[in-house]
Amino acid sequence: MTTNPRAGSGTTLITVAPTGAEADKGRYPALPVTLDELVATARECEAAGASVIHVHIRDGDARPTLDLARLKDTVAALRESSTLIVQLSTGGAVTDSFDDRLAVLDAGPDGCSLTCGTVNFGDDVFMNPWGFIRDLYARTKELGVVPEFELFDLGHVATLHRLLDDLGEPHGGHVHCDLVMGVPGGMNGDAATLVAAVEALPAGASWSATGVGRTSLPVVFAALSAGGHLRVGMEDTTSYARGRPVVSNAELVQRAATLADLAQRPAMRPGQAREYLGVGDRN
Ligand code: KMH
Ligand code: ZN
Repeated sequence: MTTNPRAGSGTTLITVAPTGAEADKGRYPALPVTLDELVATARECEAAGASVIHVHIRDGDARPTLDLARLKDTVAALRESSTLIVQLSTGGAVTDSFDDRLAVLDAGPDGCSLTCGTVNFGDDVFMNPWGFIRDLYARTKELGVVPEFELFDLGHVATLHRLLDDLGEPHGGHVHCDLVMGVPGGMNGDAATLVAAVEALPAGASWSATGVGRTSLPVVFAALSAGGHLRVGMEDTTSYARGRPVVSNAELVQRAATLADLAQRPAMRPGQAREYLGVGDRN
């Protein structure tokens, strides 16, 4: 495998993705959907070892929304209550418009997700055509938002190369990717696929990996053994073990931090993560 000095650093960046756009609050009561629930989750997850929070928000009926005022309030509240890096989702829900997804950046987050291609998403399609990817990336550079490149499939890695060739390095100067594995329609969540994707990444890029559903643990172990970082949370996994629902996002972060400790790459703290990812200090 390609040697990657940043990914081989001595600590593990843990991102929590606590909510997502798909899980149903009625079915999963532990899902944080209100601002108070999200703030409490951020605090608990920071204490458990997270340094980045990947945020989707919900409306008063717990449905996914990209309402800009609500997003701004969320960024402010998370900054007040934690030192986590606040990464807003620009993926939203499969039903969100490109304009609304672009406007997410106006909420002023530290970072954002930026998916590098269209992918089948269960019975739906998560649309990310080239023109949108390019516009979104250009806007992150204008506004000084650090993107995390979300890669659901190997073809997305090719598009990431094209994007960097076309528009240059991201704000902050460092390329960080997240391999989102095990989505029905995307790449498999297993060690062989992870290694293939990591080998194709741009030189010098760091990466984390996320295993959706039952691929969560295999992907955690594969990522740790390959020198990568971790994303966990109820956006991706609602079962802690077979037949045992997740009780809180913090328990997923705690488990990731314990495994990172065992791998002798303990959890990176938020200040260190800011430097690592090229996210500036807060004003
Ligand atoms: N909810 C998915 C359709 C992202 O946050 O950038 C897209 C998603 C990716 O969750
Ligand atoms: Zn997301």
